[in-house]
Amino acid sequence: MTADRYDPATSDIRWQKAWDQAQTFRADDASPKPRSYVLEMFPYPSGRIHIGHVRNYTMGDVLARFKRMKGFEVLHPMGWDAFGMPAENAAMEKGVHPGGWTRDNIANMKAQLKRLGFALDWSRELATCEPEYYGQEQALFLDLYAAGLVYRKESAVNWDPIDQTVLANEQVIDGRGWRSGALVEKRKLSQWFLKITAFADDLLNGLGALDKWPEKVRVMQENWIGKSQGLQFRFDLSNGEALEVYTTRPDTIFGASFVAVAADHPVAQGVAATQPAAQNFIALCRKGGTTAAELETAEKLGFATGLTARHPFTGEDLPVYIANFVLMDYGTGAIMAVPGHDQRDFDFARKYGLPILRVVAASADMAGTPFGDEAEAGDGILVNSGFLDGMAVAEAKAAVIARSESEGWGQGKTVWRLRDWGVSRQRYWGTPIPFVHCEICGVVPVPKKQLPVTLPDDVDFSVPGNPLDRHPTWKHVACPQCGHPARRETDTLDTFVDSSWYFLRFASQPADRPFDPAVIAQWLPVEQYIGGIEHAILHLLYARFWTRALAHIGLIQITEPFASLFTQGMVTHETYERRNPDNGQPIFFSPAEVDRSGDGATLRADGAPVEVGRVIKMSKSKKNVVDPDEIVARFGADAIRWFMLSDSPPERDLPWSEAGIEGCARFVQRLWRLFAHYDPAATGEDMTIARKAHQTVDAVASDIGALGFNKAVARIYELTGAIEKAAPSTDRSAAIRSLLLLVAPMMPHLAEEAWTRVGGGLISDAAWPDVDPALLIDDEVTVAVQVKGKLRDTLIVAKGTPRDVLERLALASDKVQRALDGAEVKKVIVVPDRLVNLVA
Ligand code: ANZ
Ligand code: ZN
Repeated sequence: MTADRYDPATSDIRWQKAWDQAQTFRADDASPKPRSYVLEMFPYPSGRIHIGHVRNYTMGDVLARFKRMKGFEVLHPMGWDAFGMPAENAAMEKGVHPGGWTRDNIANMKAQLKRLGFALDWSRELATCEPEYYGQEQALFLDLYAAGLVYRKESAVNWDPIDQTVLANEQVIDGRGWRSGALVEKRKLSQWFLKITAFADDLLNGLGALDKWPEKVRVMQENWIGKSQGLQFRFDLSNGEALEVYTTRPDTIFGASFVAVAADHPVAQGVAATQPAAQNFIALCRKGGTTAAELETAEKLGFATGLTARHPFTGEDLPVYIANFVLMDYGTGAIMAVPGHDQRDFDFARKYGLPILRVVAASADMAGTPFGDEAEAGDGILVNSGFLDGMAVAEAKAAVIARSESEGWGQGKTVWRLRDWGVSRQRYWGTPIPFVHCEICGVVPVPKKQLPVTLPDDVDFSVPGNPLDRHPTWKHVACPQCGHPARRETDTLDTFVDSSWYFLRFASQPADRPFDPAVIAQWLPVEQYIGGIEHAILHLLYARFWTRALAHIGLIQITEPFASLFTQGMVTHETYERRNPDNGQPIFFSPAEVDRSGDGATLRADGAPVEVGRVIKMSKSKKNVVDPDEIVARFGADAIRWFMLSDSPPERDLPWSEAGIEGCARFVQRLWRLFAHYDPAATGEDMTIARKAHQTVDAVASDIGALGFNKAVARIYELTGAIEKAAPSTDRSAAIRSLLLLVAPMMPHLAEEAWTRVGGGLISDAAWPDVDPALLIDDEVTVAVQVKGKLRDTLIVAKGTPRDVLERLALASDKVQRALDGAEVKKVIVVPDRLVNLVA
C-alpha cells in the first residue's frame, strides 16, 4: 500500500476476479451456520442496467455482505425475468429473434452487475425463458390444475378485426390496435384462470402478520382484495321478473332513485330482444374498456329500458336503465343507484335528469341541505329514510339487512373485489401452457414426463397474430390420452406467473423437479426482500398466492414468502429542455450535454441557455439519466455504491448530482490515505478513539440491520474525521482496522485492497468487529435538531462532536427529512453540543 492514490479501475477488476475464483459468495446448502436469504427483485433484461437497479442492488448487497460478516450463511442470488412483450416488439421492429435478443441483453447486464462488485451467487443464476425454468413451472401448473386451482372460462379479450388477432392491453392505444389502427372489439375466448379467490380470506388475514412490511403496501393489498360486507336483495320488475342487486350501502336504500344493469345482464339481453335501440347501446358498451379503472373514468351512459322496479319499502316504481358503468362480473351485475351518495350514480343522474335525494346528513337538522357538485359518500346520520331516521350509518346498514332477511327479500353478503387471475396470453415469448385439446377427450394435461413443452425456435413475426398459433407444425400433436390427432394449447402464461415462484427456484434447483422441499425449508422465507413500490400489488400478491397454493398442495411448508419487505425510493435528476419553435413540443437534453457550471444551464453544443425543469425520476424519455457504466468508468464501483447509500434515507428519492459523486470519489481516496497509516506492529490504544470506534461499529450494525444506510454512512464519516484528527502520536491502528471492516460491505474493492496489509485472506470472509460493551458508554450530550426553528428530532452524540458531523447526522434523520419534505436547506446553524438549526 505504497501508492498515494487508490486506483479503482485496476483494483475493482482484481477483486471481482478474486471473488469469482474463490467462489466467495456461493451459498452452501449444507452449511451448519444460521441462514439469511437476501433478495432483490430480479430485473427484466431490457438491455442495460439503469441507476434504479444500482440503488436497489447496492442496498441488498450491503445487507448480504454484512450478514456474511455476522456469521450467516447468506443466499443472495440473481436472475432474469426474461419473458414478455419487449422481446417480441424487438423481433417485430428489428427482425431479431426474441430469444437471441433476450440472451444478448442478459449477457450485457450480467457484465454490468459484475462490474459493480455485487456479492451474488452466480451459480444459481436463472432465466425464466429457459426450458430448465419454465418446464418446472409447467409441472407446478399441472399440480395446481390437479388440485382444482386452475380452470378455463370464457372471458373478454381485445380483438383486432384487421390483424385478426388478440391484443394485449398495452397494444390497445386510444381504443385502436397499435399496428392496424383498427377500432378494437371485445371478443369472448376460453381462457385459463388461477383460482386466487379461493385464498382471498387467507391473503387478507395474512397481511396482519406481515409486521415487517410497509404499512402502505399492506393497505394497497387490502384494498385490492377488497372485502366488503353488504346486502343482496330483490326488486320486483314491472315485467313480472325479479332483479337481484348488490349494495355495500343498504343504509341508503331510501335514496335509491333508479336501478341499473350491466350491458351483458340477462335483463338487458331481454330488452334488446324486442328493442333494436337497446341492441345498439349494448354494442356501444362492448366497444369500451372493461376494467374497473376504465369504467370509472369513462363518460356515464345509459339506456332507459321502459321497465320499472318496485322499491321494497316505499313501493315506488324506479326506472330501470342499462348503464355502461355497471360491471357484469361484480356483485350481481345490477345495482340500486343512490345518486346523493355515490359519485357514479350522481354523474349519471345529473346527465339524465334523475332525482338526487339526501338520506345521510351531518346531523338530523341538515336533512334539507342541497348537494354541491359531488356525491357525499361520507358518514353521518340517516335522514328522509322512514324507520331509519336518526340512526348512524353502521346501525342503519344492520337494520336494513335484518329487515330484508326477516321479510325474505334480501340477505347479508360478503363480496370481494379480487377476481380470479386470468393467465392466458396469446403471445409467443412466454411459458407454453401444458395442455392439449382433443376432440374426443377434451382438454388433456400434458403428462409430466413429456415436459418441458418447449417453444419452437422457427417463428415468423412478419405477420400479425400469435406465432405459436400459425406455426405450421408446432401445435399439431397426438392426444396424450387417446393418441388421435389433437391441437396443442397455443396460449402462454402471463409473465407474472414466472415471478411468482422464482425465489423458491433460487433456493433449490434440481434438474428433475421444481425444487427440493427440504432445501426450501432451510432457506425460506426470504429474510429481506427489496424492490420498487410499483410491485406493491400484483407481483407481491401473486407471489403470496403461489406460496399459499403450493403449501395447500403440500409442496412447501411456509405460507408467506417474504418475511420483511422494503420498497426503495427512486433516483431523480433535474431535466433540461427547450421548446420546439414549430410545434411547442419539449426537446430534452441529457445531463452530459448540458453545462451547469455557471448560474444557469447552457447547451455545450451551442452555448445557448436551456431551461432547467423539475427534479424527477430518471427516465429515458426525459433524458435526465446518467449511465451507470460511465460513472463506474470514471469513479469506480465503490464511489457509485457509496453515493447510492449516502444522501437520502433509502425509502426516499435520491437526487443524483455530479458534485455528490465527486464527493464520494474523494472520500474513497481519503479512506485510502487513512488505511495507509495502519501499522500492524502498533500496540496500545488511544481510549478516546477506541471508544468512538466501538460505538460506531455498534451503531452501524444496527443501522444496516434496519436498512438505515444513510445513517451508517453519516457515522462512518464521523469516525473517519475523528481518526484523522487524533494526534499523530496516538495509536489509531485498532480504530482504522474497525473502520476498514465497517466500510467493507459498502466499498468492498477498496476494503479488499487495504485488507491485504491488515489481515489474511479476503475481507469479504472476515468477521464483523466485536464490540466491547464497556466502551459504549461515554460522555454523551443531547443535541436538539430544529427545522425552521421547530424542534424535530434530538441526537445523542459524543461530547465535542464536530460541526460538520452534527450537520450530517441532522440531515440523515428521518424526522428532519419529513419536516423538510423536499425543501432545499439554505443555511445550517450549529451550536456544538447543543443545537442544529436547519433553515429551509
Ligand atoms: C348503493 C350505494 C349507495 C352504493 C352508495 C354505493 C354508495 P365496492 O365498495 O367497490 O364493493 N356496485 C355493485 N355492483 C356493481 C357492479 N356490478 N358494477 C358497478 N357498480 C356496482 O362497491 C360496491 C358498490 O358499487 C355497491 O354499493 C353498488 O353501489 C356498486 F351511497 O349500492 B352501492
Ligand atoms: Zn384424446
